[in-house]
Amino acid sequence: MDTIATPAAAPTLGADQVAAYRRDGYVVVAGLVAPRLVAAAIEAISGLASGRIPARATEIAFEPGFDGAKLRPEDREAHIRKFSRFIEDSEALRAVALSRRLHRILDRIMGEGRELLQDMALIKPPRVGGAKPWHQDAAYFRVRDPGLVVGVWIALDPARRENGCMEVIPRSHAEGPVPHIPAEDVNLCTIRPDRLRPAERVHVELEPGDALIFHPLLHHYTAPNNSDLRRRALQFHFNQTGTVWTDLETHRGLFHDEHGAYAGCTVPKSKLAAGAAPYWPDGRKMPVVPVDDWT
Ligand SMILES: O=C(O)CCC(=O)C(=O)O
Repeated sequence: MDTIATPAAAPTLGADQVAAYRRDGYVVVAGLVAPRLVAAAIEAISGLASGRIPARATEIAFEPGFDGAKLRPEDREAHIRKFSRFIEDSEALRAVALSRRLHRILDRIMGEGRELLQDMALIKPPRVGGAKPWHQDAAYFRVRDPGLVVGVWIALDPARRENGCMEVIPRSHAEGPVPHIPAEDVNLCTIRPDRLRPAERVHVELEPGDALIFHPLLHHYTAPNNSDLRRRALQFHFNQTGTVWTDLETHRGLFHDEHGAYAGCTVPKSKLAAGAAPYWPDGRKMPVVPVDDWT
């Protein structure tokens, strides 16, 4: 008798996994993005880096010490720290952010109705990519209720200990907002060491197309990439429709030290005294309309 090949089932989130997300602050979904779309996303990133795809809306940040204007187009990707706001520039990257299977999963965690808050590609190039210090993403978002935001980190290359996979502290989200130490480069803002339990870290090693879905109060970190292995990833944040964006004062109500001083990551250290403009003023507020999956 002939056997009929059935297509690989789209991953969904069972009640146990929803409960795991609430308990641990994260859940892994294997095979969220199909290999063809992973390949197209990698192609898009390389195209945006070299200029083959025009970076009209995309912002590109190089690793500290490198100047993109001085690098040959073909050498740029190996020195890029991150891309952001790219979804207008690439159909493939937009297809990942808005994929129906991703949003069916997020419906289970967040309920229906959400906006794209942030789209990023985190490149961590071999031998060059630096660490992202321990932090809570909500320290970067001036929202009144961080619980209305969810992060999604999708591996495009195998993510391993040696190339800087995500490291998380299970259940740390349950501690609520903790004080961060502001830095001049807001990307280096970090949780105050006395509020961190690094011995409890879990390395989240992923295959291309796998996703880590995580709470915005989860303590997480990525190590420098001291290997020869690439470690490209996409990261999206979504907020529930109706999420209220606030000001520095309200954010200070969440992220502050024992003396009441602001201890979030929305302002570079030297500008704190002046109550300066936020790093991320007010989410993208782009309503999510899911698109068909690439299989
Ligand atoms: O992918 C990385 O290296 C770090 C991602 C991250 O934690 C962030 O950008 O908030």
